[in-house]
Amino acid sequence: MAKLADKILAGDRRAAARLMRDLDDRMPAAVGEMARLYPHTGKVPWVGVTGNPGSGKSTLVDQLIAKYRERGKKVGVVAVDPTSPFSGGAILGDRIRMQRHGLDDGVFVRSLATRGHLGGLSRSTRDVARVLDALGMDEVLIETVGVGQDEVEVSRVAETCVVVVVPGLGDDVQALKAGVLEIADVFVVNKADRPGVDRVVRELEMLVSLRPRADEEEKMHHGGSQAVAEAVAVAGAVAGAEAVAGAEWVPPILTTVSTDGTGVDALVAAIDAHRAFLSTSDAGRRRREVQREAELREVFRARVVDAAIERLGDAWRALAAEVNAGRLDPYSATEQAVARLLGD
Ligand SMILES: Nc1nc2c(ncn2[C@@H]2O[C@H](COP(=O)(O)OP(=O)(O)OP(=O)(O)O)[C@@H](O)[C@H]2O)c(=O)[nH]1
Ligand SMILES: [Mg+2]
Repeated sequence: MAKLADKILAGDRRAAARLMRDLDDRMPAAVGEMARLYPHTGKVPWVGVTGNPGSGKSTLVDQLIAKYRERGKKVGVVAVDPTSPFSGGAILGDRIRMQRHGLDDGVFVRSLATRGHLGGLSRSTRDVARVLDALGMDEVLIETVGVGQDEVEVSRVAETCVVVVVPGLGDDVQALKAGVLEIADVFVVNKADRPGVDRVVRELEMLVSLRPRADEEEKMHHGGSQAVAEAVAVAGAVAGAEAVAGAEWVPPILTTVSTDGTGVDALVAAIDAHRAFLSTSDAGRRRREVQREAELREVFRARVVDAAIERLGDAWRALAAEVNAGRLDPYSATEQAVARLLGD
């Protein structure tokens, strides 16, 4: 058992690629391999890079790879490609953009198509990132396009979320979904070689200044409980860290030209600064709690569905046949299945 996991922990890239395929194919054995890998992961803070299609995410990730390689770090990349129904297509596209690292043993790029991930996109993304982490990558970068719920999902997976914006689309910043603002730890205005950069930066500064403060948000979520605020303050004092318990991270707004690498050093520095903030503040602990619970739910959800269908056996097949014949709707079928499972 867990043969692949041991190889991966020893740095075997082919074993890592194999486990990623097994995860895609939902091979039952992959669960055991992941359980074996898990305790050896999590020391590397993962970085999410999200933004609109064509904003330059892959080009920026390519520059980050180069910077981290200069520092002697090994880099793993998960690229989530929404346009390709087949991961083969996604792999080809990202290979072209990241091809100068193609023969580098210190770089591992894996693409995922957004369709066909039954356990949910963020679960698949997290699984692949975890394999890369276990393989010994010093940095794990996750590229996702900011459409639908993807950007919200990446914040459940990555420690630091970089949101890429480009100038020249007129009402671009206003068009940013509220969710993006909530998850951005660092804003990057890419394609800064194009006109309209200053305007986008000013608009982002406005939006950032209008963000609700973290402690106000906390109060809102806890019904304005003074007791909670006091408890947080006490916890901070106990840890000898009153000053940082309520500390707030204000997302910096950087400009880059990904095609020539301008501004990428500052981005690396901003990512480092955000990590330092998380490691010394309460926010880091809170984020980890939310992420761990999200992960548990995702793994549980995927497993429970399979287990429940197996347990229902013929009853499931009968319900499915009724739905297929148009005699039963899926909602009522689900209610019946759940009642049967839970013995109501
Ligand atoms: N002028 C200019 N072009 C850029 C810059 N960064 C990226 N591009 C170009 O923008 C196009 C899209 O870049 P990608 O890196 O593929 O963008 P992406 O966000 O990964 O795209 P998807 O993954 O398809 O959503 C390419 O033609 C890049 O060469 C930049 O800073 N300036
Ligand atoms: Mg891309």
